Amino acid sequence: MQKLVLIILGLVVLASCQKPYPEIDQYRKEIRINQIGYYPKGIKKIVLADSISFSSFSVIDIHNKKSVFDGNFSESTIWELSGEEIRVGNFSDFKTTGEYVIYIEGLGYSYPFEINNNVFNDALLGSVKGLYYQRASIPLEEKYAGKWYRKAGHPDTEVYFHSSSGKDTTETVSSPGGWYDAGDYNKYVINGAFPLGQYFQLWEQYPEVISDNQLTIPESGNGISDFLDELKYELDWLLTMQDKDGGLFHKLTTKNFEDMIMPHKAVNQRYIVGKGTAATLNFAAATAQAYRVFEKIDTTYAQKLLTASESAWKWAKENQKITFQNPIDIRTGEYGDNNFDDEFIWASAELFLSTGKNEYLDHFNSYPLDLTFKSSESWTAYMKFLGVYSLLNHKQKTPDTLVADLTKKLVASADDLTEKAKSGAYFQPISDFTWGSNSDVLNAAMLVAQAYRQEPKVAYLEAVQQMTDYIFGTNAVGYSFLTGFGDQTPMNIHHRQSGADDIQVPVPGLLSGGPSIQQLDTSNDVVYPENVTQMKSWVDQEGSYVTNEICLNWNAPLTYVLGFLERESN
Ligand code: 9MR
Repeated sequence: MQKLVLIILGLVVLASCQKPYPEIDQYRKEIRINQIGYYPKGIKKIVLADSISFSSFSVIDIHNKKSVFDGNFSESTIWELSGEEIRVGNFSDFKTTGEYVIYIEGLGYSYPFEINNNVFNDALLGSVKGLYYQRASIPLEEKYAGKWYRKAGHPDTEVYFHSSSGKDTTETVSSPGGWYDAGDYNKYVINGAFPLGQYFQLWEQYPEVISDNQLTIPESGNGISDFLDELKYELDWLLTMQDKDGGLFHKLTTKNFEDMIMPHKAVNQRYIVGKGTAATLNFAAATAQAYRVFEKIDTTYAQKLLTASESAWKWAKENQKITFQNPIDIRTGEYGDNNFDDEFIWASAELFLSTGKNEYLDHFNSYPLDLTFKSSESWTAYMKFLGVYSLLNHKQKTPDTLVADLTKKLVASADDLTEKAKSGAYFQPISDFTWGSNSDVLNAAMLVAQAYRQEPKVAYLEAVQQMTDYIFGTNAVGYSFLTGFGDQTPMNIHHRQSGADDIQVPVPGLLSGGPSIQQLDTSNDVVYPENVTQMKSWVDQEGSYVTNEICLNWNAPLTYVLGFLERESN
């Protein structure tokens, strides 16, 4: 009895000695963390920047304020690309689901995060819903758009041909619908088809990854996946951009960028501008791939896509080198490209898979294929990867020798990226940060994800998880770059609707471009910190179209990566 009293007394004394954790009244930016969270079995690392006197951390359960894991930081290292001295904390061994913060005694708390299966599901859906907000020509109704509802903009039913299109400039054409490309209201064929190709990769690899009724869009409830409904909105517009001879007009645009005003107020005349090989081949590729997706849903529509694709291909074969440059009176996005090999590679792969015709395979094989990932090539070259991903995803149709060769090259490229990511302070696979750098990180992640599908090595999966951590907050500026997802997210994206709508928070589900050392927008009232390093060269300022715009081909690889992780990480 005496013993028991002593034990109880001892416990009481011990409990009263344990200092309670302070109230969470502030989150410390120095603790760089994925603000959304981690998978129970996933890798879980954080970076402590410029506070290297701290050597340990705890994971605290938000609900009962108890420590559930204690860890030590790695030795500090200097990271030149961000100009920081950093330490890394690893709590991968902690696998219990819940809601947590990191606590560092003397410094404070990190942003809160979750450990959960399906931890990125909301962000996945949000990243697709972001496209709905980009829809041209229809009003966004409150029941779908919430507080971001707005009037219709840009009917695009009477668009004049610009002389660069080769058509009669007194004629108009109807080309409604589609998504606005980015912060601007123009519609570009290159950057419609390329992201569509990335989205279709997700669907073909993980069918039904998003089902009907998940996005609350006008088509919800029609029995077809909301994801496909949303993609079709863009596809239908692309079809209107094909000339009768099979070639694709390059873009539908005003002469200059509009002011930062709402869509319905942006009423300058729009034109069909240019016609060229790159737009035509990207269209041929995306529609050939879309044929396989829609074949199971609507055979008539699918056939229309394939016919359009083959006629585009034919035009491109007859017009192999028609480049595009902005005419003197047009100052909107150019999306110019002088090398069409990547486009031919992508289109021939998709057409081979959809038609089974060997002429396309022969064409594909006529290119020496280098799968080295070079960041910033983006919409000029990443499409060749899409062709490879498709061939590897349809092994039953692709000759064995080709599968073996492509796998070897893909795995080598993924190994390079995985190694590179390991030596990056923020686990990022790139070392130069230019316009749209977040999409470079995500396209690299997409490549590593394909390697994982061929050879499921944990290192690949972890690399993809860590590249996603980078996007959601484990980066040199400590922001989660997806609007509305995370605690510290961009508030002033370069996005005309978000800038003009009098709603404080921007349209959600849109990915900011990310750090760029180019700083080409200083004449647009953008101020960068002095002597800023590459990885910190990002500002949450509306004028910064170089670092803080949003864009279709940046959201697309994010959606792919989140869909991949949702299917592979649990
Ligand atoms: O993403 C494009 C980037 O790689 C180019 O350097 C830049 C300048 O040509 O254009 C970017 O794309 C923009 C397009 O031209 C117009 N809509 C907004 C796009 C994202 O900023």
